[in-house]
Amino acid sequence: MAADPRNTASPEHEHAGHGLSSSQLAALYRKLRLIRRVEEETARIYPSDKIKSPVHLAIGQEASSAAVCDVLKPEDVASGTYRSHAVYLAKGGNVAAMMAEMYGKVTGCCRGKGGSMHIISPEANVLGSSAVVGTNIPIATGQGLMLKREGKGRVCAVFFGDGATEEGCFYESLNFAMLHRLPVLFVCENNGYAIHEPLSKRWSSEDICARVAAFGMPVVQIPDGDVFAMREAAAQAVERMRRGEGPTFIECKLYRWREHVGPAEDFDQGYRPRSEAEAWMANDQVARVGNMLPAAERAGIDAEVEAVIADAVDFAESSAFPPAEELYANVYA
Ligand SMILES: Cc1ncc(C[n+]2csc(CCOP(=O)(O)OP(=O)(O)O)c2C)c(N)n1
Repeated sequence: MAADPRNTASPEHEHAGHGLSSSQLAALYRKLRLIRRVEEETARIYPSDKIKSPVHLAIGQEASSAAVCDVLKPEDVASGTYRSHAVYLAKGGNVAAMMAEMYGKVTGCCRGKGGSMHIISPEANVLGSSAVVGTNIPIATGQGLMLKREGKGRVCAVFFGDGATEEGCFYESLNFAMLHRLPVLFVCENNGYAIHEPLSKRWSSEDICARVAAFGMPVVQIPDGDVFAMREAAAQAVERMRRGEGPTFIECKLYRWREHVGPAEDFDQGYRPRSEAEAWMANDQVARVGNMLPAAERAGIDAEVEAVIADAVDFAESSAFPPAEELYANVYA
């Protein structure tokens, strides 16, 4: 079961900025808002069948990727799963190329062949994403080894769900990263469910951090979705990694507002009650950070985000599908 969120979104209780400058706060909000609105637009367009790939939306879960990518430099690397629009966007991936990819168009970031689950941005150092649960974790760990050998202080953040911590390669990666003090930030986005199965029915102990701590790795749990707590934990971990002190594991408890795959809500399916979601919706970090900005500044960011999305949708709609002769190009078994 997901944890009870403890924050409220009421701005009067906020310590202004949580140590962030006003421009840092605005940048964080822009990331959160962009992710939320791109995914809401994706959900809106999806029933038209213009989007040709299945979509796993992170609506409600934006805080972890926004917070962690906020403390990464452009040259640092991020790696995600099939639910990675948020990671791609937070790391600076091109919005139009992502939208075109979902439309299956040749201008997409995988020339229309990957779809939502396989977005990548070499330009923004988004390592790529995979539909096979857990597979991005050893790949990101290998990237960490490369970054350590490179010796330039770059780091890699890898995002995955609580379900991915059930894969053997997760534990092998933790051990290897800790043994070799690799600059890998392991970010578990624990939304309490693997498809429809709650954590409580999958593990005798729900304490993921305790399992990871057995590898001697520093662990941090963010129990309530607090974007500022995540940002601070990530900032400290990244500093340690740049000093060569090795990996950190952060467990971010979050909540997926929409169905596992697809654009709709699924509270009628019986595996989780709407009341559970409502507590998290009242704890919405996008609204929380937005409420901390002056109204005019917030409106300006919102308008800018809408313009970026409108351009991305136009780009996707007006782009061509890949030519048929490309069907077997760049396809590997
Ligand atoms: C190796 C593998 N096993 C099973 C699946 C089927 N599957 C797809 S998503 C998923 C649940 C993963 O849950 P979690 O890692 O918590 O991520 P979330 O979807 O909650 O973001 C499963 C079991 C798969 N894609 N790959």
